[in-house]
Formats: sequence, structure tokens, C-alpha cells
Amino acid sequence: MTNPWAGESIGALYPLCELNSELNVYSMAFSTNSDGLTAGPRRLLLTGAAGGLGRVLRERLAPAAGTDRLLRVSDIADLGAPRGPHEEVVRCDLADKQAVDALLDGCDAVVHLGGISVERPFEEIIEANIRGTFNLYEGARRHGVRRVVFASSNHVIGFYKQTERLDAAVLRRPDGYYGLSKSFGEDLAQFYFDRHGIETVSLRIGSSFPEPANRRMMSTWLSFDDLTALVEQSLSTPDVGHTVVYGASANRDVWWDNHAAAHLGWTPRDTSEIFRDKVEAQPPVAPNDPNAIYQGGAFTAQGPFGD
Ligand code: NAI
Ligand code: 15L
Repeated sequence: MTNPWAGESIGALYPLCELNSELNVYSMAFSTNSDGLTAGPRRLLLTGAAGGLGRVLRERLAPAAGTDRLLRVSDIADLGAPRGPHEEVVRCDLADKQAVDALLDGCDAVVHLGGISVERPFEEIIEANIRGTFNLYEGARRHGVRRVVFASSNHVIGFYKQTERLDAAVLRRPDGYYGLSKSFGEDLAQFYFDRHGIETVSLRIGSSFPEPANRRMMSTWLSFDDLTALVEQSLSTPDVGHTVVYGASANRDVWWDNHAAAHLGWTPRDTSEIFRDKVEAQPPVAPNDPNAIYQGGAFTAQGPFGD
């Protein structure tokens, strides 16, 4: 029995959640059809599907032909027509609570990439990222969605120095309004697990682009293949509760320790080393440049806006 999204046990995508009051944790139970597959609708929602990572995952998370799985892709931007019978396209502003409620209807799991992905004035961040992620979890609660993979960011810990080594338990030190919104998203994830049993894997993504653009990204780079494997493991691993994992490839000078997320069984395969000569041909970065000091790099020095 394979999961068309992950090649792993399909059961993890369609859990029925039961509260174990003695342990005060939610445990997962699975119901199966006569064909051995898990019952219930089989629909994965991908938000932010028009963005850089959304375009990658739209293709890579597409269900295999011949299955009855569906991928529902959504964005505030145009996504074009559905790419086949396995795909549904829903244009939706995450800040619109009613629209987001309808967006979650019938979904089993969500990969939540949608929102503003850079530092911007708080008024913009609040709508797409704070209200938007709240609307997403409310929709998930109302429609019985059991699993969210949340695109958090390294900017929740951006004010740590590059000389420090961090695990998932460190105090968050957001480096701007954007980082604060991702920090709020992680808190929402924890709350909706503790209160409602909705499981989340929060991915503190480093820099996921075709290649690292600068020296800082030699540490933070996450290849698209490693990202895809991380998302697949996050969807299919049972009993994740709220797991926080850093998303970086197996780079030489990685700053992050993922021992607390070992249960995801994710091991990055790629490394930024193959780009070192190209990146180091760039002019050197001054020692007092935030890009050389802080894990969040230039984000630590952006804003405030409009003063
Ligand atoms: P992106 O900016 O290319 O894509 C974000 C998408 O969200 C866009 O298509 C945009 O139209 C959509 N969006 C914005 N506001 C929206 C709203 N109100 N309603 C619905 N959709 C809205 O960003 P990218 O690079 O694809 O990143 C995806 C996610 O991963 C983002 O949440 C970002 O914060 C996070 N992330 C990405 C990293 C990277 O290196 N690419 C690093 C860390 C986090
Ligand atoms: C992020 O969170 C952003 O979404 C992305 O555009 C990059 O800036 C990345 O972090 C980074 O830190 O390199």
C-alpha cells in the first residue's frame, strides 16, 4: 500500500483523531475500505501554489495517474486551468475567512505555503500571514483536516548569530514582521494541536531556490529535491503532534540541529558545496554587514516602513 504523495504508508494522511485523556495526547486511528485503502475523501490542499515553491510542489505532489487522489491548488494569483482530472484550482485570498472555510472543505491535509514571503509593512503581513494562517487553521478545525505542513521560516530565529548552533527548542528570535508572523504561525500550530488535535509539521525553511545566491545561503540553502522529500515525510509520518524541523540541505556549515525531528525520517541528500566556487567568486561581505553576522541576514535590518 503506497501513498501517491510519499511512497509511504497511506494511513497517515487520513487519520481519525481520538483523545487519550490519560496521556492528554491525541492518538491516531485509521479506518480502511474493503480495498485496504483508508476511507474518506483523499484531497490534499496546496496553498501558495503560484509561488516559487508552490510551482515546484504543484508538479511534484501531483497524485499518480489512476488513483482517486486529488490535489487542490490555491493562490490569490492566477493558477491557470487544472492540469488534469486529479487537480482542482481554487483562487482564494487567505485573508477572506469565508473563502478559506470553503477552501478547506473536503481536504484531509494541507501544505500551507501561501502568504507574503519577505519582509513587508505589518499591515500587509497581518492580512496574508496572520489572519490568513488563522483562517486556515479555523477552516481545518471546522472541516476535520488532520494534518498541516506549515511553511515557517528561518526568520523566526533570525536574530541568532551565525556562530550559534540551534535546535528546535531554542527561544525564537524573529527578525522582523515577517518572522513574527511565522512565529505566530508556529504558535497557532501548537495551539490547534493541543486544543483540537490537528497535527502540524512546521518547516523552518532556510533558503529554497535553485541555487544559493550568496555566502549566507551556503549554510541555509535547501534544494528542491530535499524540500520535496521533507514535505512528503511531513505528510506521511504518523503521530507528529507539532514537530518543528529546520529545512536546510546537507550543507558543510549548517547552523541547525534536527535531532528532535528524527522521527520524520528525513535526511537531506544535497549540498551547497557544489556551488561554492561560484558563490565565493562574489565580492566579499563586510564583517559588519548583517549578512555576515545574523542567521536571518539582511532581514534583520529591514523596516520599519513609512517613518
Ligand atoms: P512566494 O512569494 O514565491 O509564494 C507565496 C505565494 O503566496 C504567492 O504565489 C502569493 O501569490 C501567495 N499569496 C500571497 N498572499 C496571499 C494571500 N493573501 N492569499 C493567498 N495567497 C497569497 O514564496 P515561496 O518562496 O514560494 O515560499 C513559499 C512559502 O515558504 C512562503 O510561506 C514563505 O514564507 C516560505 N518560505 C520560503 C523560503 C524560500 O527560501 N523560498 C524560506 C522560508 C520560508
Ligand atoms: C524566507 O523566509 C523567504 O521567504 C525567502 O524569500 C528567503 O529570503 C529566505 O527566507 C532566506 O532567508 O534566504
